[in-house]
Amino acid sequence: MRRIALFLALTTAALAATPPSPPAKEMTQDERMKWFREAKFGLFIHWGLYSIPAGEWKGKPIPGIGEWIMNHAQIPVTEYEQLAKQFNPVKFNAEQWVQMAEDAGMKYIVITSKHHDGFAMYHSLVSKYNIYDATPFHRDPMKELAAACKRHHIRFGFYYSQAQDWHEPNGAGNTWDFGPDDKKDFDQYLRSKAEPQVKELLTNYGPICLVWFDTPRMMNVGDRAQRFADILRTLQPATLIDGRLGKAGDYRSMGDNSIPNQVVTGDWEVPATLNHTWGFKKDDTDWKTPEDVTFKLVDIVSKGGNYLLNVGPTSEGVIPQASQDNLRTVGRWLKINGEAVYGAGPTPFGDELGAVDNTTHDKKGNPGFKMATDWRCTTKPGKLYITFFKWPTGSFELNKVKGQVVKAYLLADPAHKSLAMKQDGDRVTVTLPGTAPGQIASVLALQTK
Ligand code: FHN
Repeated sequence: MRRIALFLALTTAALAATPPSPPAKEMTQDERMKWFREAKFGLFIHWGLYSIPAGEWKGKPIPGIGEWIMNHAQIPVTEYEQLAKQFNPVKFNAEQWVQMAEDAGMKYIVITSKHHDGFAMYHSLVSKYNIYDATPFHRDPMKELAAACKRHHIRFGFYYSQAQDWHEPNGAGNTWDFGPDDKKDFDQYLRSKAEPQVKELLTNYGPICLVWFDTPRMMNVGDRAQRFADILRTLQPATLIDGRLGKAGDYRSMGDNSIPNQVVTGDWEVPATLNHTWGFKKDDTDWKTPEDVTFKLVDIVSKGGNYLLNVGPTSEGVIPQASQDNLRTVGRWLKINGEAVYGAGPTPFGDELGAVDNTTHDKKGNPGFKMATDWRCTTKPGKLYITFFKWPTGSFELNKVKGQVVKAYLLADPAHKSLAMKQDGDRVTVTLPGTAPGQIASVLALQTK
């Protein structure tokens, strides 16, 4: 009895002497979202084995997005996995990729750590089907990218296909090798591959700004989605969860390339392509122009969202030159006009976005929307930024302005010289130079009291 008492006393004393391990940081949602609200523009990278066939299988072009080639051509696992033996992206240079993102004015990078084909683009101890163990490349590009992002102060995040895994008999999606999904032991796949891989990603690559889950098939059953959320919150409480886990994430993910017509409240992001595919496809050279990308960026910010814009590197590890040129042009525009984008809030107006058009209808029969594209407005406390995509002749009149405008100037003018203006109630008229001062678009800043 006395011995037990002594043991308990000693143990209690030892416990008291050990400082308690710090509690997992309790973050408010606003704290967690702070960087995302500031960043506004991110680089999405879809890179995997699918960049080798690049849209063509056995001499035939395969229609559809490049990273879906295994599915669209119904390639058996035993054939598709042979691609790993050829994957040797010797031109991959993490420093150059991250430098490009920085030049483009992008503040975060999200890269496919595992897409639906099931191939891990990092050194996974959970499955040998990964770039380090199964390819002659024998490097972990995610480690190199994480380090480069750290050097460049760019946030680093992972795309992870949690439900679809066409390599695994119990993963969702591969019906041509493994039969219908509803006959599979999906939880066996989740527990033995997806969950442990997400743990690896949150343990071995430093701070991860977000995990971009996708296509949440069969994820709304039981606690499947919650199990992933718990892994994230336990290992890295600050990591954001996108809108496609299978339960509400930290922000909403809009549909691919789907920009809403109006302001949307809350945090959200539009994932988008620069051409018509995510993974590299050699035949898809239909690139958006830098003008279009700049418009879409400002349009999205003026409606309250973030723009996550994709590049699809080749199997050699090169980001297509056209994508690089395009993004760097946008970056040069942002160098001058970024104040109107980073950390900016949505328009207080709305009429400039366009109007419902009853003469046209969408696929569901709803009235269409005629988008207006002359200008967009973004905001910060005490500031209105009007980005003109069509330069007005002579002057610009803005209605429904709240408060008093004390100064009007152009962001392209380094001296921020005041422009002549007058205010009549809530109507402000600014006299503008005869020609636009900037390339692509010019921003008029209005300082309010
Ligand atoms: O099926 C994927 C697709 O391959 C791509 O990754 C996009 C990116 O948003 N997400 C899915 C389709 O919405």
